[in-house]
Amino acid sequence: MNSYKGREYGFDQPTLLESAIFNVHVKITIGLTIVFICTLNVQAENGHNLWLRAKSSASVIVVCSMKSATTDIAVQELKQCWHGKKDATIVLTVKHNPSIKGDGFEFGPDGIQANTDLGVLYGVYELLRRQQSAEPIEKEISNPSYERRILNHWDNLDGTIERGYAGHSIFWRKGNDAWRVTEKDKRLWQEYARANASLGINGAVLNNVNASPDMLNTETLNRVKAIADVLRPYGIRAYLSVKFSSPGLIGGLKTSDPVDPEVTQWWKTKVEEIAKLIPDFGGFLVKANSEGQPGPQDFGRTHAVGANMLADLLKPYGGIVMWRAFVYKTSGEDRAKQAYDEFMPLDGQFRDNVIIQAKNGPIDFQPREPFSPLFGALETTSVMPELQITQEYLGQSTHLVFLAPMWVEFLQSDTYQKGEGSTVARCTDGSNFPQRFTAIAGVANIGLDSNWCGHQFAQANWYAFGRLAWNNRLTSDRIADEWIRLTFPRHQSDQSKTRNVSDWQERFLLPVKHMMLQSHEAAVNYMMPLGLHHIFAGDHHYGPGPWYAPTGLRADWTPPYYHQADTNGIGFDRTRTGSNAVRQYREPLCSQFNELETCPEIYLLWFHHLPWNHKMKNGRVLWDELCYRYDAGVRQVREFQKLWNQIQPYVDEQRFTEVRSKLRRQCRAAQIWKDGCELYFQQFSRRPIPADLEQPVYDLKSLEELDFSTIDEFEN
Ligand code: GCW
Repeated sequence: MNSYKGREYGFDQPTLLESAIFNVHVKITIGLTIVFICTLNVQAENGHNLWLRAKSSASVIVVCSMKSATTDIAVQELKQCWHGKKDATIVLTVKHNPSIKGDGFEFGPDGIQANTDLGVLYGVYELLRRQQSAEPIEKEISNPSYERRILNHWDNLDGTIERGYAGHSIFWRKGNDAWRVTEKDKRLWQEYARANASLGINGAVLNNVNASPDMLNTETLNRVKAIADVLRPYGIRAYLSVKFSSPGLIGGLKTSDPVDPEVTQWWKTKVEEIAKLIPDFGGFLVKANSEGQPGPQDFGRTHAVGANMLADLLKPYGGIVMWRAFVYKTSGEDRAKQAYDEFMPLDGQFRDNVIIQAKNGPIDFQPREPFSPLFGALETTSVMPELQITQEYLGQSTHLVFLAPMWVEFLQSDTYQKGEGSTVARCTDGSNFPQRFTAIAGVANIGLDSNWCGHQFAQANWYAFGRLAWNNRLTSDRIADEWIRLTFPRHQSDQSKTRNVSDWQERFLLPVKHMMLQSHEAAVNYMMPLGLHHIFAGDHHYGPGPWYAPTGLRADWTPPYYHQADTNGIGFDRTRTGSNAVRQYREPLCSQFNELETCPEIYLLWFHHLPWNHKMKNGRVLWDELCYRYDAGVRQVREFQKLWNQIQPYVDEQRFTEVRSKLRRQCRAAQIWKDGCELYFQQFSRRPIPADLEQPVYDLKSLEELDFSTIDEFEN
């Protein structure tokens, strides 16, 4: 019997054995299909694709005037993601135009022109973004605000990440295959590079600022080379954090004194080795004489001497030194003043390829800080902002907090460096005074988690950093709008497929955007309203701990140092009669912060120690206002929960469920913050929590007994 023929025509009955084999076969096929579909689903919905989800809906003809690895990517992106007119022709031209700066580009409906192939690639991403987010495409030039737009990874060589909340490092791991570069590694690095390039990010510091000297060992450098090779076509340069005492620690030298000829020679050889492996190496990032890290002061030299030594060696290769200004000691002096006091006397002493990298605020990435007075103060030294994308102090990867509003507030703060309108943005992007290099850095929130950032909405912070680094005048609204449209595209996430555009905008886009735009203020409210800062428990910086002050711990690592609460009042007196930190700001800001009548209430307790019955602008007394703010914060998160439930029909199941469960945890944490802070401060204010507000549900003692590194257990 020819069973094949028979089965083909359906005449013969199969034998029992054939039947059994057939059944198994069918089951395996169905099984595999399900697995395949599930995998597809997981891949489609776990967030791994970030804001880069578009698949071409039409064909496009691309004409390109130049061929390079970078333009190849540009052409491929256009073909894969084209959402414009079918069979349109797009011309990509690399040709000098003096109105185009650096990697900027001119783009329009017919094509893109740039000075460099990288500019063309950026133009392609802009064009595609506009197509996908339904924005107008007219002839326009787009120039970057900063020349160097850099992610700082606080990744350790053993794969852990300091203040990382999204799994282990994508670059480093420990174990037997720590140094083996696998295809999987390269694929991931390429995806990472593509995501960055789509925003215009053009640099990555690959390791923690608390740097291991082993970073400069040859086997580590070989891996850096492998990473740099993958990043290069996407225009991303590799940079490294270095430990200042490396010559002593791994070079076998007796000292790491920057003026010692042997030390200089050691660094010179290292820089040469690196430049040979990575010809476009970006340079070094250095945390020196800060939180126990070694630095030039250990040898009686200044920051300038240390930075210049490295800068001179990097100069022939076009490298720069990003020298951090995050310095403070237990000197008895207000911590908020120390970076300014240490760096201002050195203004003008740094080489032109050194940039002072200062955190946005004078203390340390708090939920809200006034801008660091170093911005708008340094005049003959280049200065660059450091923002923290990873949410060390903002709920880590549990809380939904969109950081663009905080960064925009910072970038748009007026320093009055050259009169009114001298925003931080203008003082750092070369508009106010010329800088040989301009740059901005963001501490990355990226790890091996399938969604890269731990929280689906934390991706928006990576996105926002990149967009602001390219254009420091963008609004938070615009950034959120773009991100939502790209990350939750209507056609992909609207399960019913029947809803029209305006329905989608009204019931999905606008509420989600509203939630994002409110989220930072909400977190400030339930954690540290009215200028309070650094009142976290322990070192993990997640839960509340205004009471946290273990005996023997240095005072400036304990919250009472910052909130100064006592029966007389609360807040840090930084006025002229207090620590006089206000002096570091230019007039009229200095007086504005100093005087109670003019000090913005968002910074009130940052600059003033006030009695509990101080009258606020709205007529409430300070204590009541504090309670109202805490209460408002909790209520805001509850609103986010409701809002998220209502958008369920518009989002895929996996991302919907993940965000819902994180919002639940955020609600519980907000409640803990509110109760803990209200009850603790109430011991000093000796006033009732206003009767129309929700009363605490936890008691102080039980909260005080937790160190909140176990907050997960507490919440569950
Ligand atoms: O905010 C603090 C962090 C440290 C970090 C330090 C810094 C890398 O708690 O983990 O160390 O700032 O920025 O150097």
